[in-house]
Formats: sequence, C-alpha cells, structure tokens
Amino acid sequence: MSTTESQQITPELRQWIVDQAQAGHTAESVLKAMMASGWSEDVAVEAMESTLRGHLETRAVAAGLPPAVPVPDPRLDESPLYLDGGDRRVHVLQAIFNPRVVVFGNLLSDEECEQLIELARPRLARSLTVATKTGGEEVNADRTSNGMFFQRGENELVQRIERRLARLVNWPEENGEGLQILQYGPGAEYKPHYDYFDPAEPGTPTILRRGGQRVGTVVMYLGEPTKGGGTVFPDVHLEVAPKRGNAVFFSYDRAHPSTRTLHGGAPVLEGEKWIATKWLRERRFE
Ligand code: PD2
Ligand code: ZN
Repeated sequence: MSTTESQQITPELRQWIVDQAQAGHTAESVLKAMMASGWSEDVAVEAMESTLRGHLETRAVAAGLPPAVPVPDPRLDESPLYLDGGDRRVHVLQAIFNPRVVVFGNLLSDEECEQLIELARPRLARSLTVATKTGGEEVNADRTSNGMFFQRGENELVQRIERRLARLVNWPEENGEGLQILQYGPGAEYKPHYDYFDPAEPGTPTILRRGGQRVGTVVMYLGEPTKGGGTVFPDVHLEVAPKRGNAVFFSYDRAHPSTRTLHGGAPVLEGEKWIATKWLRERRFE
C-alpha cells in the first residue's frame, strides 16, 4: 500500500483541523503538528486545504450566501509568463487571487481588433443592459456606450477568438454569450456593477433559464483612448489600462459582493475606447 493510500483523511482528522483553526493556530503550526505525528507533507497539505475550504463554504451557505460553483480558470499554478491560446501565445501580465482577476497581453492582434471594430461599426446602437426587474432589456444611464452583439460563432474571426478564449480560461465555448462590442466616446463610462445577475431581483430566474449564472467575464481592449477609460475594481483599488490587444479576465464563484468583483469602465477623457466583452455562463447558453 502506498503512503498516500494508508493515510486516510478521516472525519475525525477534519474535525481536529477545524478545531485547531478555530483555536487560532496558524496553518504552519497545524501542518507541523501533523507531520510530527507521521503524516506525509502532501497528505497533510491536501487535508488542510480541502477541510478548511469545505468549512468556509459550509459557513458561507449557513450565513445565507449562494453556494460556490465551478468557474473558468486560466492555468496559472506554476506562474507561467505565457499561456497557449491554441493559435496564439498569450502573455500573463498580472494575476490577483481575491478577487480573481488576470490581465492578459497579446490576446488579440491589431488586425483582429480593427476587423472587429469595422464589422461592429454599422451595427452599433445605444447600449442596453438586462433589466433584472423583468428579465428584458433597457437603456441605462449608468452605461453611456454604443454597442452590438455578434452571434456566437457568427463568422470566422469571432469563431477564432471564441476558441482561443475557451482554451485560455478552460471553459466550454458553448457556455459563452455572444461577443459584445462597445464603443465609448469622451465622457462615456460604465458605472461600477457586478456582472452576475442579482438573485434578489424578480427577473433573475427567467434570465438564468438560458445557461445559469454568469461566472466569468473577459473584457478585451480593441481601441485605446489616449486618456481615461480604464477598467476599475473599486474594492481593491485596481485600474487596468485599456491597451489594445490586452484583456482583463475575472471570475466570480457566487452571485455575491464577497467575490469583490465590483468593476466599472472609468469615463473616457480623451479619444475613443472600444472593447469586446465575453460573458461566461455556468452551462450551455442558448
Ligand atoms: O469597458 C469596461 O472597461 C467595462 C467595465 C465594466 C466593461 C464591462 N464592465 C462589461 O462589459 O461588463
Ligand atoms: Zn461589467
């Protein structure tokens, strides 16, 4: 029998780990104690991580938060500088764990950015947001941009980008909403909001019938303003510069502010900002 098989993580061990944490012992000291009584480091670390994760989740749900669900997740466990987007080597510029935010470089070529803008331009209209009171759509003063949606897989360019994104964040293409293109002129902004649908709003159950909650967002910068227009995360005082070809990804495992994914598009001060947004759902989006 291997060491791992012989070292079973029993309910008693899990309870002991929770008791230690509640008594204020550090993860380091608990790990040391486990190893001193014969646990291998790998098993001890796994036991600690899974037990404390489970414990926090139980407490969160008991406090009335929606349960955590799986989310899209770029593979960054070994801190790679580059990720394989299939047909393109994407740069990892910045990563934050809480909130989960990753900034990518070189996600799109200049030609791809220009082509998306030119295909979108004749189809732009004042942006609407989903009306969570009714499940319909409405013009919203918090969002002063012009926009349009591509159908998923609408043309070869859109297909190529959707395939690349799916590979990058490990999430099925069919769980994505259609790509949305937005144009912001001087003064235009998108006030801070959450991208998930508020479970307390009456229209939300209708919205969730098409693919469940949103669990992740990729905002790709297609056209840069010369001043302003960053994507801001007020809870962590982060501002991502809207540099053409770059993108910001973020995920949220429950529809709750505890994800710290409040974010907005700061007003454009000079020039014009163009973005493509891909929202990712829990399940296939029809
Ligand atoms: O334009 C942005 O930076 C921005 C900000 C917040 C886009 C979105 N949200 C979005 O498309 O959800
Ligand atoms: Zn947003």
